[in-house]
Amino acid sequence: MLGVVNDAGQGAVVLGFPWWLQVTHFVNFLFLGLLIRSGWEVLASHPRLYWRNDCGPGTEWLKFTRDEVPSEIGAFTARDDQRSLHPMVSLPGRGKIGIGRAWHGLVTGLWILNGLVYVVLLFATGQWRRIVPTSWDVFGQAWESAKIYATFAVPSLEHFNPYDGLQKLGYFAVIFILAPLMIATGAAMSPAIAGRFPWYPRLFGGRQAARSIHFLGMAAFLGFTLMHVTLVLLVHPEHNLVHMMMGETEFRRALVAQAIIRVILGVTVVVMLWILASYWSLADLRRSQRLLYRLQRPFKRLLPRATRQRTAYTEADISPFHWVNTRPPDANQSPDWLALRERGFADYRLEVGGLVAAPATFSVEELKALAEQDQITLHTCMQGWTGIAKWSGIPLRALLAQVEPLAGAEFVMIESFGTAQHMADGRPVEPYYTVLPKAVAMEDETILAWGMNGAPLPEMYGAPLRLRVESMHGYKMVKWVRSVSWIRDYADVGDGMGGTREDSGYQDIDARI
Ligand SMILES: Nc1nc2c(c(=O)[nH]1)N[C@H]1C(S)=C(S)[C@@H](COP(=O)(O)O)O[C@H]1N2
Ligand SMILES: [Mo]
Repeated sequence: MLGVVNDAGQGAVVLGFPWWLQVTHFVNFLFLGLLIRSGWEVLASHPRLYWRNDCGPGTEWLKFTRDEVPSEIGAFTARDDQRSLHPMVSLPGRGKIGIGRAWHGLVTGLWILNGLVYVVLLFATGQWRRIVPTSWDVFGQAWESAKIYATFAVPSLEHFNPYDGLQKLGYFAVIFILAPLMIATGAAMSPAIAGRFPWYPRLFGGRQAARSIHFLGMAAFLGFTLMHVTLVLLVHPEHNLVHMMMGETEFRRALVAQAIIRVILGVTVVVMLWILASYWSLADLRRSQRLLYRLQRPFKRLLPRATRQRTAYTEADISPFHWVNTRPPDANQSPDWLALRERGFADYRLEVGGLVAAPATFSVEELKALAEQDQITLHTCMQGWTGIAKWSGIPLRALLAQVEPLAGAEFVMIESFGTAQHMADGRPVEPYYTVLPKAVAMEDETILAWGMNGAPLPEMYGAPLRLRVESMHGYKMVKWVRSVSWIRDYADVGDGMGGTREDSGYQDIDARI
């Protein structure tokens, strides 16, 4: 164990900079860059920030686009709003949000692990004394330092070395306030978490407020890093570098050059890894998708199952504006749907089949006679927007109870008359579909909806029938539903990834974060 820290800050020199401190710092620097760059990828797909859950036109407090959103529903879709960034800027770049989200999810887990190792070692070794203020005097000391910096002067070495009050407060705030806040607001954006614990995003003022705070936290991380690096390099740099990079407790001039080389090498390696991550990801999108999402399975296993939104929202919460993703099918995409629409969907029959003893079809009236459930829920699109609406429909499990599945039926596939507005990989549009694992299909708040906000489901939102899966992102919620089928495995259908967004947009079939 290390000695007592005295008031002159000598103790910090005695504490030194052990190798684990250097390693966790380096890894943190690498991960923060990956998180920020993949976060920009996500932000670019809906470049607007709000405080309110409904994301109405003109309610942004900040936007990174000149486009104005008309209030006419469907005139400008969430797809129309997507922006693409250069691979040098975002991870991976080129509007590949599926891979951006894959990186963000995976690195979040690794970054938290690295942070835990750091904090545990901090307290196990006595290093915590350096950054955890133990007396209120720290505020007075910080004020003294601030006054010195304000005159663009440099505090004397013994005053500064190694951590003055201002630095102590800064580090403490970043490690014990900002980092946990980022984790907490990040979690508030997951539909699985916000769906299971609807009170949780409210702690931050709602789901969009959590997203805005998450963005401001990113800006604070950037600002802090900039200040941190500036201070290291401007205020007694030779001492700082030798202590930090060489793990030396005593300052020796002979080590300065070596320390500088280490810094340059370290920063170069990290920046190269950031950019390499982009080009590696883009080189084979399917491989990146499979690998990055497989690696985060252990973290996803910790997520809550099922949702409890029905009891959490009221009519008063319903959004006056609700974004739309993709417009109804046209004559090229589905003459069938247009013909049905012609007669007000009077001839519509939902097909239920696949691996079942006897396939069946149902009119919407027949479905209504089977079971009806209302739910007011928060829709979360992985692009970033949300909206609250009341949905009326039949629980999917009540429908599935009408047919007898054959042995080996493990997944439920829902197919659409419609397509995606465009395919993220540029191929010609295909009929939209999604696959749900049995457990998700059977959740309380998984329904096939024919009503929205007390009226028949509008065409723009999926008439005559659309899927609602409240524990998952919007891309699972097929609009203009044609059929429901039991299947053996999602590997057997489409490109084998579990849905249209998974096949061509490189998203994960497990759409809970
Ligand atoms: N047929 C079809 N259904 C679809 C899509 C689509 O492109 N085609 N987009 C999905 C996505 S990504 C989202 S976020 C929701 C949006 O639902 P909304 O337009 O009713 O708000 O629809 C989902 N269902
Ligand atoms: Mo979406």
